[in-house]
Amino acid sequence: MPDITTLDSHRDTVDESAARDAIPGHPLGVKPSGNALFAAENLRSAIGTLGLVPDELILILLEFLDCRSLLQLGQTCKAFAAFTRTEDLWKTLFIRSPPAMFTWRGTWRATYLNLPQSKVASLDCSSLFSDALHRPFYCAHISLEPFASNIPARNQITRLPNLSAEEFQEEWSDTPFILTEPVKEWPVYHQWSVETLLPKHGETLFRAEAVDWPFRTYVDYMKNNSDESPLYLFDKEFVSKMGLKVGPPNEEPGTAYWPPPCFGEDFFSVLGNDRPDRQWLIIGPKRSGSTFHKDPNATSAWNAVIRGSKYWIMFPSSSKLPPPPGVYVSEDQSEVTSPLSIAEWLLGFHAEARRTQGCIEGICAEGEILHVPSGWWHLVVNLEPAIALTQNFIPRAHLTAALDFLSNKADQVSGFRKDVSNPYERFVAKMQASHPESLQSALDELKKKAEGRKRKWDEIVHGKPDTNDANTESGTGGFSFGFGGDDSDAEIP
Ligand SMILES: O=C(O)CCC(=O)C(=O)O
Ligand SMILES: [Fe+2]
Repeated sequence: MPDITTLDSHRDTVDESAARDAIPGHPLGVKPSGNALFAAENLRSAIGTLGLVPDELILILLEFLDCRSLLQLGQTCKAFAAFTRTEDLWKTLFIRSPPAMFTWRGTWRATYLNLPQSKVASLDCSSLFSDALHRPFYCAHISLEPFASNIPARNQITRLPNLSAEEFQEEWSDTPFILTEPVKEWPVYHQWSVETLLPKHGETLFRAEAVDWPFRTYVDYMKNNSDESPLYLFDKEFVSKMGLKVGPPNEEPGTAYWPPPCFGEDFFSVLGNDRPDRQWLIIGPKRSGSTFHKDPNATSAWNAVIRGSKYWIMFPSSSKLPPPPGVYVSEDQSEVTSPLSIAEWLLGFHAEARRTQGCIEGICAEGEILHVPSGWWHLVVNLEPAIALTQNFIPRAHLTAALDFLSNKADQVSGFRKDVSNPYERFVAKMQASHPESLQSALDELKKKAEGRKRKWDEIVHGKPDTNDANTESGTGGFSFGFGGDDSDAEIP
């Protein structure tokens, strides 16, 4: 009898069934919970009173144990052996107290315990039935291809060879697109791969989430891990760490890369060294990626794939649109809860997202660059081991959005050095000195937006003024949603 892989089969979709084809067996033999129904034996019966507690809660309780206690508990029975091998427990222990020197050994547990794989005891837990233990393994092995293929024509991200700065500003600043030409001119496109970077930067420390690892160690990790959400190298100091020169080749001899001219001026550059973080080197294995988010400070971004390829799924945002399926946002939008890993989101929400209006999808291949407009939601997953560069910027078309964010969402502003106080005032002062006209028109636009918000607030509180407007449903006092065409009801004070 085949394993029952999931109980909620009503959610099954074409994507889901194709994605789970050819998933190997769990290394300990653990099976999904549904299989317990017809099983003659169940290893869980050995865990005593804790049998009353759901698996998810057992895993939470185990988070309170240190290494010694986990090892001791793991020796009491096969079920606890399986529970205490949960990789997330060992990843947390590792990150909490990273060993000074270590060798990556394929799993967080083996690495933390410094156990060669040959010394890791094998265990037969084929009579243990647990979704909580099986799910991370299952998610780490689903095929990504079904999600990244058969993209409906209406969802396809536009692909273009290149754009001029005028075309970008006039027509494309609000639209995701992929350019196929500019990156192919960059020296790094011709020079960089994991192998070519190793000799020079093997010992260079790069940031990967909560850890700083020598590149060589990270490459060992990339090549040999089974994490559901692989550790992602995301380093903002790479230019200085790697001694790179950045800028157009006619201005910067020996340059490594340069922002494609079509994106035009980046207004955050008026802040000089006081600007917020703007550029990152991104390296990760297949399946690594970024869960749904919007980029910081209402900036736009470009993301250039040097090696590998990335699947992108994106949604526009406005006060009238809900967040993407499976994403939950607090009322002031300051907190985004995307409780699911990328794989879980793909399994649970991709099909619905694909049908949702506004959904845009595409694959950014090696040597291509993708534009993320200010405010757009995006989820990104590497379809192959990938090296990418990304840069955030404020184009002319989104200066108002950035000013709005810096002034009205001051608590959500991020990426500035701690000693840079009052980013909004600083930015306005620098813009006043260098681009007074652009600033003035953006501030005028912002003022109009604020007046629109106030008018709508007054309409809600005091009712609409009596008008003969055919759109007015009930004359005065009527409460109505869906005001005018603009987005100025974004934040009613
Ligand atoms: O390449 C990726 O994972 C996407 C990165 C991204 O969205 C970001 O840097 O904001
Ligand atoms: Fe992003």
